Amino acid sequence: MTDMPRTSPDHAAVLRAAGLSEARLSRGTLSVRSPIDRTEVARLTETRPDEMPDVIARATAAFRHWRSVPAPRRGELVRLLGEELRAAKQALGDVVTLEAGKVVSEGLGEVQEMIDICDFALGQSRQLYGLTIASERPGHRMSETWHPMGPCGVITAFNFPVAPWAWNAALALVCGDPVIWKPSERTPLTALTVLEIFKRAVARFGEDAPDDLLQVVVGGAEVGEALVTSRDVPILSATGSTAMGRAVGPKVTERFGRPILELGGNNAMIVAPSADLDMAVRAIVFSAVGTAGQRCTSLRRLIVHESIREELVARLKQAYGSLRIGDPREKGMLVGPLIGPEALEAMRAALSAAEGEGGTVHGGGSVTEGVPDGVYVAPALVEMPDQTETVCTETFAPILYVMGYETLDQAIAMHNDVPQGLSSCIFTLDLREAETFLSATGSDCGIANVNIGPSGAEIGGAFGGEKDTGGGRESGSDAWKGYMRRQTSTVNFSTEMPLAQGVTFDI
Ligand code: UN1
Repeated sequence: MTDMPRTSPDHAAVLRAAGLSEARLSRGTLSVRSPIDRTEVARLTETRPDEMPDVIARATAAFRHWRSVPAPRRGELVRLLGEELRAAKQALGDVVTLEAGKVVSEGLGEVQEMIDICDFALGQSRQLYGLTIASERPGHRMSETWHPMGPCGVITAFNFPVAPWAWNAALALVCGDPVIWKPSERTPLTALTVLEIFKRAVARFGEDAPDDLLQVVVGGAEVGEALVTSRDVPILSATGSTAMGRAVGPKVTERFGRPILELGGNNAMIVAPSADLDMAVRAIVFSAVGTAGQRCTSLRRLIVHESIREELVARLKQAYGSLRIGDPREKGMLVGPLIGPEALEAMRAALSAAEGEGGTVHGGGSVTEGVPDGVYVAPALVEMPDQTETVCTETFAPILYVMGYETLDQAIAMHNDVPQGLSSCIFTLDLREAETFLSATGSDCGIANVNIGPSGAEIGGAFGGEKDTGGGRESGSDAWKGYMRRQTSTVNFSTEMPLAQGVTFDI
């Protein structure tokens, strides 16, 4: 038994309101700090790697039962989860703010994203449609059916500690798959809060929910590794850095598991001469500095037509100058803390590298006045002579690189000339430009927008991207297919045995 963590009464109250018991929070060795003031808010017991086989076996046992519960009934559990999330919205949003440092509205927005995907998944539970396929043989019928797949491992990142879990879990559950969740070591408390909320939904659902439909494992890479390498975890969804995905993806595919990877982004906006600059400025500032630049969809590159570059940069500098940076719990705050000192190190290293490559840095300094003891930083705007190596690298901090262009072809080439391919956008009132950007010769990203920024996607679309972003798709559209196995069936209701392709084999 270790001492109680030395947290503030405010933090303790948030955790109490979330239903997390003090005993649970003080028993272990994993130190959880709030980025708001760097105080330790919990010491959690970690899952030991040698416990993982049992965790996976429990999920497998749950699967054996859950796969036979009719999908619309499985949807009912997700409906109840949505109801419980609505009731707990404030309490869970507060834990997101406490643990990830998001401003209040963004913490609540993340919970809303969970609620939205529960609604979506409920409808989906009645629409797990297969196909009927015309057979080439007389008296034959072909069809395609989608079946539950097995336990789904979900590894999530600190910056969106709960919504990406929900994108995966809500779909996995209606598709008949139990979930094993490994949250980031930095944000396990949000996961434990969600587990409590989930248990309330299960209690209301009744007896046909097996135990262990959702398990949360707390710990580091070794715990994740057990999920990544187990043949009994057929689906492994992971959100995080490209480096993480490069390590995880091949291990999953080596055992012929199915990885769903949502990795780094290096998202850009092209600002064309016809752009509505008032709208562009608002979109740029939200997507570049919101969540302190720590979204995978954050705007990191601005590719602006030379004719409006000077004006746009001046307006951005002005907007950056009036940003409210500080305690994310305060009303009207726009930029909260970075997750920790290592994020500031990475930001400083990127800014000095960009300067070395000919960039001019505006902002980017530490903010120490009027803020708690966390890592608070002024977002940086960096004018670059061209798209250098540093610009091509994702730094998880509020840095926006600005580059000029002359022709749309040049802008699109520059846009696509980075390793990542998550989100993108163009601001233009010119239909030809907008449609070109969305066409096969335009943006190469999984998400491409016109006259809105790259971040803040709705759950109804498929979320994810190409190239170093990993290729996975989660959330809306037909992402549910990633959580089921497809079976093609041919039924012969004739009295003959014809072979396909006209092959004869008379015995
Ligand atoms: C992430 O940063 O990992 O589109 C997810 C957005 C949010 C999700 C971001 N809906 O910005």
